[in-house]
Amino acid sequence: MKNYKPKKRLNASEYIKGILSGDRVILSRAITVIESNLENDKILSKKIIQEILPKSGNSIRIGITGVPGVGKSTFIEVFGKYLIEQGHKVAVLSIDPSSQRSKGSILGDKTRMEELANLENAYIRPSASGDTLGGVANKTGETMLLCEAAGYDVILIETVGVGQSETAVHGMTDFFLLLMLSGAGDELQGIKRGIMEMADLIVINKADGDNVKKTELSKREFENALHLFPGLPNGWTPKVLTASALYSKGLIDIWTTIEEFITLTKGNGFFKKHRNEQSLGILKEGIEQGLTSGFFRSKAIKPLIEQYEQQILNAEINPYEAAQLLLSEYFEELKKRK
Ligand SMILES: Nc1nc2c(ncn2[C@@H]2O[C@H](COP(=O)(O)OP(=O)(O)OP(=O)(O)O)[C@@H](O)[C@H]2O)c(=O)[nH]1
Ligand SMILES: [Mg+2]
Repeated sequence: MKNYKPKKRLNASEYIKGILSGDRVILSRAITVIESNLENDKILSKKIIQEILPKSGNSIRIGITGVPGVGKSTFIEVFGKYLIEQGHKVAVLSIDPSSQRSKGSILGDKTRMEELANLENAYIRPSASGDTLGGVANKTGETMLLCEAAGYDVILIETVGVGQSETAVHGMTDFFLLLMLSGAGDELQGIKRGIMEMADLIVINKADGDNVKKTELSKREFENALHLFPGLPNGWTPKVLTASALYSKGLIDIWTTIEEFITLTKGNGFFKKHRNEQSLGILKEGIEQGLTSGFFRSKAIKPLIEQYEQQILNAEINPYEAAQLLLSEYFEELKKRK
């Protein structure tokens, strides 16, 4: 916390008014409050979110992922511009749990998304930093609510990599788009099967120049691969499309597909059902995270954990019982604190 000088804060109603009127400067400052770990900011951030919550939710939330170099930034730049031409307001957020990496991609994206960033109806916010993926994801989720309240009706959430961050993005979006490259072969470019299964749409990027033929071939391979997956309860059949982000090709088909998905799932109730499930999931996760971190941070419990660990290793107590005893101790400790 050295060298950290908090900027002067506004009061909650000033943030709220600014956000609701679509003021991008105030929106950015409010997001900074959301991302802050200072106690006063946490209180302020709760107030802001509480007030804007009824005005949030009115957007299409799209998760975008793919291996480094697949063209996510290039794609988001041209797709965002296309959507704005169609009259939408587009916010671009990201979840990037590794701070080392986010530095690189923020720098890169500043130049790559320059044109999009300069448009009045675009808002780009580089990822929050944080120690845990859960923490970073929560902040992105709350940032999304603020953007919706500010009138952004398409939210693009990018994630870098091929790991757990996809699950986090999937947990807060309506539609999941996976960018791929042609010539994947069987190894599927290090994309895990679980991530393929999450995709509502696979877009094979870089379908340009010498690559066009290979892309068509890959398209069929991916379609075959998707057919092996069980059908989705929402009635949607995941699609495969090709695109060239570099030459802005394939964007219309991608948006049409997303609109078809939204029409279908809003019609059969799965859109709302999915969001409700996500909200309850966030509640559960929040409780789990809170309990776990409270437990492990407890000074009274720490020595007990070590003691029980030793006893388990000495076969003096069984680990199931030890867990129960530790929890009981923890709840007793909480009562004493009151
Ligand atoms: N030929 C061709 N090149 C592309 C296309 N899209 C992106 N590229 C190039 O591929 C490289 C990587 O693109 P990025 O948009 O930075 O990829 P990214 O997925 O954001 O990469 P990370 O941020 O590192 O994860 C750049 O040199 C782009 O110019 C495309 O459609 N066709
Ligand atoms: Mg990028």
